[in-house]
Amino acid sequence: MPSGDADAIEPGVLYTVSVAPLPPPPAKNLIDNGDFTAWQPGAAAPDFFLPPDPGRGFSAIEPADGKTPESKGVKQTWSANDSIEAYTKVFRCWLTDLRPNTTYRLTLAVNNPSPKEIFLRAFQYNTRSAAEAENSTEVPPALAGIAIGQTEGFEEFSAEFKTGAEEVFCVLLAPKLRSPDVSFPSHCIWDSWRLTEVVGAPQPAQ
Ligand SMILES: [Ca+2]
Repeated sequence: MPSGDADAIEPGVLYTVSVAPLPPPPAKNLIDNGDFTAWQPGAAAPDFFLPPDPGRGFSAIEPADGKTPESKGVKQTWSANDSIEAYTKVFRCWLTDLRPNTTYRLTLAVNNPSPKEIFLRAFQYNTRSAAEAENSTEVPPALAGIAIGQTEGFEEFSAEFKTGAEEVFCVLLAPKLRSPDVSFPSHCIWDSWRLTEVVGAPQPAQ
C-alpha cells in the first residue's frame, strides 16, 4: 500500500516543523470592566463598580484618560483623608465568582502623582451576596493589601492572595488613603484593576 504523504519526506533530510513557541494568550481579567472602559453616561461609577458614598465627602470619581485616551481611566480625587471611612463606602468592586482555595494575582495600574500612600485591600466576606456583605457590620481580616506610593506616570503594583475554603463567599476590593499628611485635594488615576488566577500555585494537602 502506498503511504501517501510519508513518501514525500526524503530519508536523511531534516525538516523543521516548529521554530518558536507561541506567546500565551493574555489571561482573562476576572474583574468585570476592570479596565474601566465601560462607564454609562450619567452613571456614578464605571460598570460593575461602586462609587464613594457622595454624602461622606471624602472622595469622588470621574471618567479620565488612562495610560492612553483609548485606555479609559478613573480619576479619584480626595478632599479629606478617608482612612477612617468604612470599606463599603469607598470606591470599590465585588467579586462573586471566585473559587475557594485558589491563588489569584491582583495587579493595579495607577498614576499617583503626589506624595501620598494609597492602600487597596482585598477582603473575603463569607456571605451569599455583595448586598448582604455591605450590610454586615463586621469587617473580615484582609486577604491582601497593596500599598501604592507616588509614581512617575502610570505604574503597576501587584500582590497575590489565596481564597479560603468556604464555598460561598464574595471578595471586596477597596482602596483608601493611608498617609496622615496628605495635602488636599489629592488625586490618582486608575487605569486598570486586573485579577488573574495563578496557575500552578501550591495546592493545599488533601
Ligand atoms: Ca483602562
